[in-house]
Amino acid sequence: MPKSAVKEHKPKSKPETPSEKKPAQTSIPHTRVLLPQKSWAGRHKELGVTEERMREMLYWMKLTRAFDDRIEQMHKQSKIVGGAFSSLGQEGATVACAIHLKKEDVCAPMIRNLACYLMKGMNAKMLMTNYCGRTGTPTDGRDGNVHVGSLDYGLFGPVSHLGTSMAICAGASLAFQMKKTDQIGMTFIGDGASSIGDFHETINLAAVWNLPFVCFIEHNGYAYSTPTAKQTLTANLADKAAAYGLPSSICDGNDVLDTYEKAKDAVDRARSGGGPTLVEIKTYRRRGHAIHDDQRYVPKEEMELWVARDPIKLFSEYILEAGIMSEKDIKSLDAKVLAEIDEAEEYGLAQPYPEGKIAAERVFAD
Ligand SMILES: Cc1ncc(C[n+]2csc(CCOP(=O)(O)OP(=O)(O)O)c2C)c(N)n1
Ligand SMILES: [Mg+2]
Repeated sequence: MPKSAVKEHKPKSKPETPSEKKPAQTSIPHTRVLLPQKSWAGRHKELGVTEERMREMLYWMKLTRAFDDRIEQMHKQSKIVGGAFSSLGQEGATVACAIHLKKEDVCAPMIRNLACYLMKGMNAKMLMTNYCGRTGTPTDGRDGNVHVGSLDYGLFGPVSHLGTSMAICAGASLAFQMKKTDQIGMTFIGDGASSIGDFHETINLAAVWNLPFVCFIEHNGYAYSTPTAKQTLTANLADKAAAYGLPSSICDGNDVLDTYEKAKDAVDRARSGGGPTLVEIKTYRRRGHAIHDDQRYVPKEEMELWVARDPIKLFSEYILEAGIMSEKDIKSLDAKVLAEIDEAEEYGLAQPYPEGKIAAERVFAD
């Protein structure tokens, strides 16, 4: 049996009842793989997800969104300058992947994986300080957004040259393999970047060397203003795995539990010596490439569809229906998250700017 197993996306869902509405079709072809909006209460139990873990995931999603909202506001107030990137609509998927990471693992997030930073311990205060371009962060004011990383947290900062972070993360996975630890490398790459040479070279070698490595392709419909269909004819980006003989899967990135399940399979495989997996996350980029991009090229009805499938909204509804949290619990979680972001903003803006003389230090090597 060849190792390659690109499976059709057959969610282990209960049969759809007539009352469950199918999502409408839009120009983004992957709309058709999405799961029904309604999930049956009890699904988390089938997947072995504890109620505590469900609450934890909701907290990270809400913290990510609140951080993003605040950054947008602060940009309008000129409290931060330069670029700002948003994870809006993709928080659920990132949280459902990163929840499987251990402290010792490494992660190479991209600009829409803010949750990875928070979950790996680079807290809201430090990230806010970095966004404010102040000292006291791993970049010490050299960066003004999320191009920040630190091995103290097992985080590689996103390299602007698309595909490069992925290769670095595979290199760390090779080190883990050589040291015979059970650590893994996890990386994220966009639909656009999955057409870059580094992506192909990295998954090829990761497969040949059977590395403890997981690569998530976030298929969010656009790379800058280019819809996916205008830069690749591969409808399911997971199919790219077949060319290199590694297993792959597809998940509905707006369905937290579906992503959780596929991510867990991939992480378990990597950790137990089974080698790398390519997981395609079907989702949608709800903001422009960066804060300057007003998305005038996006059809209104397409956006409306994905707003209705907001991952936090769907997950919160599930949590309420399953009795994991009450409305009151969710309100107090919102208040807690807001207080954390208020504190982070205040802290970040109070930190000093770097002195000019450090500008050339640590740029290449000391
Ligand atoms: C090698 C390379 N080519 C082009 C760019 C310019 N660029 C930066 S982000 C981006 C779009 C990325 O789109 P995608 O990979 O789909 O990620 P998304 O922004 O949707 O998360 C492009 C073309 C780059 N940084 N590196
Ligand atoms: Mg994209």
